[in-house]
Amino acid sequence: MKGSPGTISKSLYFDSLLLPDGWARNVRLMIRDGLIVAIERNSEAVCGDESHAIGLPGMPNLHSHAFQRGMAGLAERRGPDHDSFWTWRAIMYRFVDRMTPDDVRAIAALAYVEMLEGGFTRVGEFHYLHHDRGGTHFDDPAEMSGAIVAAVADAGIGLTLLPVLYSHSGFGAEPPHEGQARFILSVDQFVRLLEGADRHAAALPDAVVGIAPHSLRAVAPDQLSALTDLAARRPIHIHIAEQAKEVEDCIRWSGRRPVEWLLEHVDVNERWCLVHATHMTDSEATAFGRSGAIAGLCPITEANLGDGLFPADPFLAAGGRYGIGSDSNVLIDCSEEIRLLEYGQRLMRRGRNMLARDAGKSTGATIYAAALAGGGAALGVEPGIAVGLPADIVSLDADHPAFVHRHGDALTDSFIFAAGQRAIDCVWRYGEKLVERGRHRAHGRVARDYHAVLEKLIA
Ligand code: NGQ
Ligand code: ZN
Repeated sequence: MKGSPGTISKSLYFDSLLLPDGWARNVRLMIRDGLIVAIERNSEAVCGDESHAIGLPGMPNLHSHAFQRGMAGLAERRGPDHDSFWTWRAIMYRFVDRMTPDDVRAIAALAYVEMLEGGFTRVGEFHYLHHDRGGTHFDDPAEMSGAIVAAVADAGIGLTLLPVLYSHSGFGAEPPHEGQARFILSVDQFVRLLEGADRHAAALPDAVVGIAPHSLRAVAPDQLSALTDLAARRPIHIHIAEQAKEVEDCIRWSGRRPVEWLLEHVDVNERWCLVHATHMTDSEATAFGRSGAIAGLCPITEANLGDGLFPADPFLAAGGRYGIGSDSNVLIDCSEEIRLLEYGQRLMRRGRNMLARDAGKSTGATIYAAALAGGGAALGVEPGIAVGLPADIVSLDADHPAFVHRHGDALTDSFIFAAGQRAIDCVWRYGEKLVERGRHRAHGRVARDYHAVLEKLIA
């Protein structure tokens, strides 16, 4: 696919294209070696241009555990006692128990194909399944990271790999459970994992490798400070305050709530992404919002697991930034993450247009722009459609009835609230058209491979 240096390898033309300053009409994009090299506005299509009606920048998915895609729908049957996040987690641990690196590769490849079909062009893979069955270490400590990288290379999505340190089962450095044996590392072992992750990720054109202390439950304070030192300029992601029990345990351990503890003990800044942050007081939400860190919101998973609703109002009032993630991958759909994020706030506060903060602003366009900026920042890349950036673009089917007589931000609103994923036509990632008519070109092969692995795992 690569053109010789200096030649334009591809040119796309859009009647309407969402650029960093808003929707623009009649735009030509020139692409070379995966990157956008020129943008012409108010232009006419030229012979050789591939023409489309509506285009948006691809969305970063800032939080995924790809292997969990394989158990999607298998934890929806009522158990003997009160079903909760914790009973779901026990099912998840049993599911992960038998997976080989090749199983992980096949399941992740399908998840990434589905992400591209759903409008996501980069994934933040929060990766903690490091060891072989029973916790036996592989010769290559980053063997499983290699499986993730292979799945990414197959699907063609962008990768920010977030190798995870998971050491304990609870606050106060409680020893890990048996079900966690495949995750457990010391800080020294984590250093070697990180080197291996860097080595594997170097095979991809624009991968980023960050650092992820799993949670305040799984990482002790001295380990957390070792990791923040190690991170240098890398993105740092952590799960925080997802469950009420987690907040209670944290208070019992430290006298502080999780977000409060983190902000007091660590320099939480623009390089940080706090995933979930569901349970915050107004003052925690305000302090977090002011810190410049990103809130990693995963509305579908947070609803599925019964986590609770993010306190968006005080957070946004303090200037808080956020992005969206598909987390457990129980359903992979960018438009639905955005829709559910807004709908959760409407249901909680009994109003409409909650996340568009100013009068006259479009809800869909506001969330799309915020999640694009926040997701990019969390994943260590500049997002959007601009010269010098990868051509990561989603086109919509202009024949969908939801788009009749829609222009500008009404296109975004109609995509998010009235059409959804079915309106996605093509997706380009690093300049290559991977999805057409909503289907990834490798979908059939990747799905067959997935099918074989699931038959083996679930049998
Ligand atoms: C995870 N999931 O890392 O996959 C967790 C469960 C844990 C969510 N937090 C494992 N949604 O928390 O220990
Ligand atoms: Zn997670």
